[in-house]
Amino acid sequence: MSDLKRRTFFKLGLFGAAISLVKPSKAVEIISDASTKKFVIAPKKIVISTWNHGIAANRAAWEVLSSKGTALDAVEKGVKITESDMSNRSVGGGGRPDRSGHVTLDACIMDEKSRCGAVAYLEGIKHPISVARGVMDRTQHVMLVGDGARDFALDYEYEKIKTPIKEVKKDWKKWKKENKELFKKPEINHENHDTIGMLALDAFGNLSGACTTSGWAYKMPGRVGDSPIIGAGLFIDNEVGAACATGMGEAIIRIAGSHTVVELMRQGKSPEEACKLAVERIIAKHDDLTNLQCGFIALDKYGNYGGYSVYKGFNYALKTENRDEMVDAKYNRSWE
Ligand code: SD4
Repeated sequence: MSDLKRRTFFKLGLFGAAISLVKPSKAVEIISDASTKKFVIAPKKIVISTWNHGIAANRAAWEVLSSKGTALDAVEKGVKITESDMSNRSVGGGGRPDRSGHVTLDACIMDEKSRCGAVAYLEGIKHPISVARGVMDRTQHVMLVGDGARDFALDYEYEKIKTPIKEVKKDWKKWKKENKELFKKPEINHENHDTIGMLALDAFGNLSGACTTSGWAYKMPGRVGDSPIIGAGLFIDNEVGAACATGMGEAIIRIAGSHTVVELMRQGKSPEEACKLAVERIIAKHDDLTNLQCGFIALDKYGNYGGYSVYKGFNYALKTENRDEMVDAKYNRSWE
């Protein structure tokens, strides 16, 4: 796609017949690549990300995309906005701690070449997503966890942060007092689910994604969810599409959620259908769906997007050239 600058634009109506191999999307443009003389879909820059905090994050990502930056840089910059927001209780340094009072952060990032990096159970570092990118760019590994991740971050001088922040510590103490029984049990606490997962398609036709969270509030010490796990919380295949997840990580990991969504798109499903089928697979694997909210968003390589969740209430932020808004995801449990 490096010859995009020399491309000629045509309207789909005129050249539809010439592109029987491509999947139609709303208002696609077909371009004639000057070097190969082949017709290809003109990339439509787009960013989607989970929940309301996605609006601000998308705008930061868009700045990168609209100045001819890469999707990889865009998703990192985008989710850093959410990580920096100290009023956010489920992402970054303002996040809630585990039961023992430690804020442990999980993040991962993946690009169009299937390069990926992840950190889990990382404490006291402001931008876990940048450390995840550091693991990808600076090491031969994909994932570093706990003290190893922290030592790596400190060696490379990623910015530190003191956690939990004061308000969060106060809330945790109160929670501990009120939940003496739960505190001892290996049960999931259902108080928050607001991870940011972001997917972007850049002007070069490349996809990347990022996912970052403090995980479930008051989780068991040592618990890691889906968000930093490539294939569960996030997956990119540049030939097909991208997906990321939010909600109960245990259920998402059980079906390798984001990878499943991408594979369903490979089989020809639309992004929304693929998310729906993954959600249905989760539902089929669980007898008890109480509090089991999970949602996926997906973006294909043509810029088509969609989302779907178990229960009502999941939404995602959409940013394109003309749109900057929240979209309510469709959901399965319409009768509950
Ligand atoms: C986790 N999936 O740690 C995360 C939590 C989450 O939206 O997504 N909340 O299981």
